[in-house]
Amino acid sequence: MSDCIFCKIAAGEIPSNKVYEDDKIIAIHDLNPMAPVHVLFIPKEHYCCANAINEENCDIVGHIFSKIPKVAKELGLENGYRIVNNCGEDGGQTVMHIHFHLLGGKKLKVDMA
Ligand code: IU
Repeated sequence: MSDCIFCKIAAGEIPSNKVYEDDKIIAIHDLNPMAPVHVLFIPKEHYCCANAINEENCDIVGHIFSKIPKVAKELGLENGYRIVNNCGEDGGQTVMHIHFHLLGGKKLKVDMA
């Protein structure tokens, strides 16, 4: 999508602080970190949100989750971490290109709502 900032970041049109990249995804440090480590895993293909995931395209979610442990280890998250996906307005999603937050580097508070 031409006006999507995460599409532009994934395409390298906007610079980012990259921690991982392959042909399907990019992982970048969040510009406004909510924890000592806050990385976003972003598919290069545009999906608006979790509602766009279906049986045909759900491999991308598995691909992202398969890369998270390696990146988490490289960033020193030996003691655990949290993965978050916000979906839609009530879910707190602000960028309408699906992404997964990797948060860690401290004992995170449990706040589900
Ligand atoms: P959300 O789940 O859609 O609320 O998360 C969007 C995140 O993207 C949020 O943590 C922002 O700080 C982050 N972000 C970014 O890292 N770089 C950007 O250019 C923009 C948002 I726009």
